[in-house]
Amino acid sequence: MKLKHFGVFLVGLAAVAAGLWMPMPAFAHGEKAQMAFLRMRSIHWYDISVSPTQVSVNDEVVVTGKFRPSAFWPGSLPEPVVSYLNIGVPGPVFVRMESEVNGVNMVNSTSFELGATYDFRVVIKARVPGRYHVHPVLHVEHAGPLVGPGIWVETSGNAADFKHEVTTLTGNVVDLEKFGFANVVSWHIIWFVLGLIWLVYWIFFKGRLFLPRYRRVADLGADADSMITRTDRNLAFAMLAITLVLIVFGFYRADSLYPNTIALQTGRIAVAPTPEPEKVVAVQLDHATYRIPGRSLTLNTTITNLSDGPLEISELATANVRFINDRVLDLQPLDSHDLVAPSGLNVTGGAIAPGETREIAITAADALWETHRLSRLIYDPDSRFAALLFFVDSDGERHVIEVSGPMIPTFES
Ligand SMILES: [Cu+2]
Repeated sequence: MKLKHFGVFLVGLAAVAAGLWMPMPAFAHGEKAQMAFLRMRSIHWYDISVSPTQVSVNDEVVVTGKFRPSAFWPGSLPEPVVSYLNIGVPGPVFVRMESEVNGVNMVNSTSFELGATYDFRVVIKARVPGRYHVHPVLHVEHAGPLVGPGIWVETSGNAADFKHEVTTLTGNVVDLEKFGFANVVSWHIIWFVLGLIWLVYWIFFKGRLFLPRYRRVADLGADADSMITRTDRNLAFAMLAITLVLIVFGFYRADSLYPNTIALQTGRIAVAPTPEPEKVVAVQLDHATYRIPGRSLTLNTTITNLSDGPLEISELATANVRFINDRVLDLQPLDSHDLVAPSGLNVTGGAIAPGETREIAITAADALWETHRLSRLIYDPDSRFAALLFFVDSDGERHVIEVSGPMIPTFES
C-alpha cells in the first residue's frame, strides 16, 4: 500500500462523507429571480393568508388564497397543463398535511385553465424551529416553480419533539418521521461496505491505477486482457453473486414483512375553476407607460360600469406586488417583506356611476417597482405586462379584472 494512494483515498472519502451528511442550506428562494414579464403574466396570487404566524413544533399552519393563471400567459413559458400545488420554504421545515384546490384533494398533479380563478387551501405542520418565509407555490411541468407572496412564520420549540403519526389502511400507527429509518441506514451500510471492498482491492492491492494502467492497455493493444488476473475475475464474480443474492433476499424480506402495499399514486386529477361571476365592468387599456425616474406605471383606460351601482378601483396587483388606493381601501403590510404599497395607487376621478363610460388614468407608483425588479420589464424581450385590477361596489363586494398590454417606458422626469 502506498501512502500517496492512501491520502487520495482519504480525501475522496471525506468528500463523499461531506456530501452525504452536510447538505448546503438554501438561503435565497429566488422571489425576484425570474424575469419580470414571466412573474407578471404567469400566476396572479391574491387574498393570501398564512395563519397563525407564531407556532411551536407540531402546530399546524393554514395557507389559503386564490390564484389565477394569466390569460396573457407568455408563449415562451409552458402552460400549467401538469401543475402541482406546494409550499415554498427553505428545506423540510414543515410537512404538508393536506392540500386542496376548489375542494378537490391535491395530492396529485392537475391542470389549470388560463384566465380562470381557483381557491386553494394547504395545511402544513411545523417541524423545525426557526423563522421561515412561507410561500404558496405552483410547480408547472417544464416551467418550474411559480412562487406566490411570502409571509414570515416563526416556529419555536424543540425539533426532537416533532411527531408525524399516521394510521395506515391496515390500522397500524406509524411515525413517518422515523418509519423505516433503521432499514434505510442498514441498506446504506451494506452497499457502502460492498463498494468499499471493491475500491480497497483495486486501490491498495493492485496499486498503479488509472493512468499507468491506461498506458499499459495502450501498449499491449489486443493483449490488454492479459492484465486481468484470475483473482480479479474471481473477486468480480463473487461481488456480482453477493449483489444479486442481496437484492433477491431484500425483495423477499420486504415482501414478507409488508404483504399489503399499494403503489405511489401518479395519476392526474381534474379540478373545475371557480364559476365566473357576472361581468360588471368593461376595461379597455388605451396605453400603458412606465416613467423610469418616478418608478410609476400609468394605465390610460376607458372603463364602463355595466352594473347598477357605483364602482371604485381599490387595488392593482401584479407579480405579488399590491398597489393600494388608500381612498378606497386601508391596508398595511403584514410584515417587513409583505409586498403592499398602502398608498401606491392613484386613480383619477371618483367612483364610476352605473352605466357610465369614462377615461381613467390609473397610476401605480412605488419603490417596489425597483426593489422587486419589475421595472426590468422594459429591458425584457417581451415588455408586455398583466395585472389584476380590483373594483369595489357600494356593498363592498369585489370584482377582479385582468388587464394586459405593452408597457412603453419614458425616460424623462
Ligand atoms: Cu420569501
